Amino acid sequence: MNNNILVTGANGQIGQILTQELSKIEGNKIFATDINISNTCSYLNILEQDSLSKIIEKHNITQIYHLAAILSARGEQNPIQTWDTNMQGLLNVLEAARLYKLDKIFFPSTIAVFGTGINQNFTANYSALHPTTVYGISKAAGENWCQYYHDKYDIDVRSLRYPGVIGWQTMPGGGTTDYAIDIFHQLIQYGKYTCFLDKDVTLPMLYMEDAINAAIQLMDTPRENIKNRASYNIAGCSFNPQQLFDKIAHYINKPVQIEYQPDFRNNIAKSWPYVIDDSLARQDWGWKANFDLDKIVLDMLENCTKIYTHFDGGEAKFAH
Ligand code: AKB
Repeated sequence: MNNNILVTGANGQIGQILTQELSKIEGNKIFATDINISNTCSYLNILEQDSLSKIIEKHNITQIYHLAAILSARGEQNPIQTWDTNMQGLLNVLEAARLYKLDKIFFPSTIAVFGTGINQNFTANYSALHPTTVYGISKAAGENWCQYYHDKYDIDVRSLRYPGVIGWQTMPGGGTTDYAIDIFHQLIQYGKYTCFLDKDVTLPMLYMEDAINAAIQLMDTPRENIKNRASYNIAGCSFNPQQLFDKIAHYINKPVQIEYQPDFRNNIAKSWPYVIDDSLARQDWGWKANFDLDKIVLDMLENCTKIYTHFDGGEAKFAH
């Protein structure tokens, strides 16, 4: 079956890798878009419904992976713009799905939908959602809109809640979990890292490969198996900055140091789950992460080191 797939936010941390992986799958034709263009990515401002419609018509789009969004930390710098982008962007996509009778929509949600009143030690899928950031508020509302479009218009929209996503291929942009990528680049280059979270703030994390597989696996699951039309928790492993640092120090071949200067992101992180219960995703569509902390650290060290040695100590040439 031919899938003509539109990816929004295709120049972002996950978008770039997801676009590459989707284009490797036989039968897929990908149209990658972002507000920041590149050689492989065309311009689309997701707030412009007409532009979205033109792309859908011109490329006979059948599915949308809607990744365009402003993340937690950056979102706090400009709450209203974040609400507009995240919310109106999703509504434009859902409306397009309704008007053009698209086959499927993918909507990434986040652990930021959780806030006070949860069991942080093992946060269940259907826990109360009391987000503390505008990003979390917009994603929690987005989950409800996905459920609404599914129930009311029979739109096959599928969603999962990403924890912090760690990868060497791309840099994150404006998240609270970004430290878990920055730390590798700083320690490899300079042997030192100043962390913006406290040493003991535990968060759920996921390796990029698992994050991409999760999206593709969820979208490939037979429709009748998707019992949850709001969003699925997915888990990789959980650790705090000190545990990550200790693991890197164990595997890296030079002395390294860390210091802690927590900023506003520390409070955001403290309101999120420590560990996520992903049993619903396991049960409904067979979700399972492959990377634990050791595997993540070893793979990150190997690949990030290549970035710096390859370019002769110069600026790393990976995408932002
Ligand atoms: C962020 O830190 O904002 C994101 C997320 C957990 O959704 N990585």
